[in-house]
Amino acid sequence: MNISPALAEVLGAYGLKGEPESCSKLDGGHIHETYRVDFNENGKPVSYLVQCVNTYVFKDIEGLMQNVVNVTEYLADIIKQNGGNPEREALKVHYTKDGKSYYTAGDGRCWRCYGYITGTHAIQAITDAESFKNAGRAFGRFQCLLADYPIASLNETIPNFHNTVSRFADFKKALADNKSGRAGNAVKETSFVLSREKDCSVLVDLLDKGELPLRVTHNDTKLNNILFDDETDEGICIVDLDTVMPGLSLYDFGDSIRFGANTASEDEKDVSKVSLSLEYFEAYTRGYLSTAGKSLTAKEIEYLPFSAKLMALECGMRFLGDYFNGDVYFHTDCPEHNLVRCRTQFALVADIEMKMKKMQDIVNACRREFSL
Ligand code: GN1
Ligand code: MG
Repeated sequence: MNISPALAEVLGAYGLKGEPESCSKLDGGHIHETYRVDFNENGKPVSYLVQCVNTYVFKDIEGLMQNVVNVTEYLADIIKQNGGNPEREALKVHYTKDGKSYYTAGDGRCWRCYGYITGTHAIQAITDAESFKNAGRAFGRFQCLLADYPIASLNETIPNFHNTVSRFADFKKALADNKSGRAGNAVKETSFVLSREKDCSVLVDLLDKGELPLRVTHNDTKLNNILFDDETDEGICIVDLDTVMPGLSLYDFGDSIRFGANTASEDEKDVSKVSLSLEYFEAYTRGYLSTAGKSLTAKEIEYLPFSAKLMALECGMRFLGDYFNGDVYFHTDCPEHNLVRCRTQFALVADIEMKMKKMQDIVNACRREFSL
């Protein structure tokens, strides 16, 4: 098996000796560089997930890995107490030969290593409502598992990550700086954002007024951050814990809908294919409320539909801001990639705005169904 010298150096640092049987790059994330590496350890197949951490995005790797270690250990304990299987339901951090949770390579890049949970799969797009309901159950359960996690002990790995007021300010700065010189290519998209400034402060204001509770949240609840059991299709393990931070439950709900209930992918060039699937919205809402509903306040439930719109708007703003900044944050495959991506998000926002009443009806029906 031919692996790059860089990866070989990392495997060596983790004491993973000998030739791996196979190694593949895993696509799907926009931030890190991820590999699955399979070994045969004394006749037993053992797989690892080896990841080069994007330290442009996560500037404090120590703080990041401290969170990841603490959260994964906490989850494993609770899952064990609840009679679950921590080996399959929680990520496990592996340590270098020097006992560190990450390895800084000779070229300065930082790597980490998790156990690869076999017998599971990730999904990049929803094709049936039942899977999305399972996704909702999984993220709802995850939120409940972390309900008593000591919130103050978490490092803020990306400050103001979902603070849409500061995201809006970042967007305006990117527009004004226009480092890439491409702002003129996105006049319509820019005014789409600027005309929605008021939306950006809605949840932040409710939080400031104490009308929404601060919780430990995942903050990156994309569908492909769930591992589904190959046999049962249940979402059994939540991954990508880099942004577990204090936040709003609505950020997690809204981001899941933004990604999974979109009838097109984030990269779709034909925006006429973009819409909010009410069927998928209903499925996720039902799944999520079935596991997390009892722990939510009435205000949190009330704002579920709005959160989907806000998270799509935020994500679009971030893609467009990165386009203005010269594609420094998100991995891109072509020069227009971030522009294409922001258009799908804005088309979704526009569609959600038209479907808001129907989404509210769905939430109210679920609320009655679960007596919330
Ligand atoms: C990034 O790493 P990934 O692909 O799961 C981003 C999210 C965005 C998402 C858009 C740390 O998530 O915030 O919503 O891309 N993660 C970070 O697809 O910025
Ligand atoms: Mg991810």
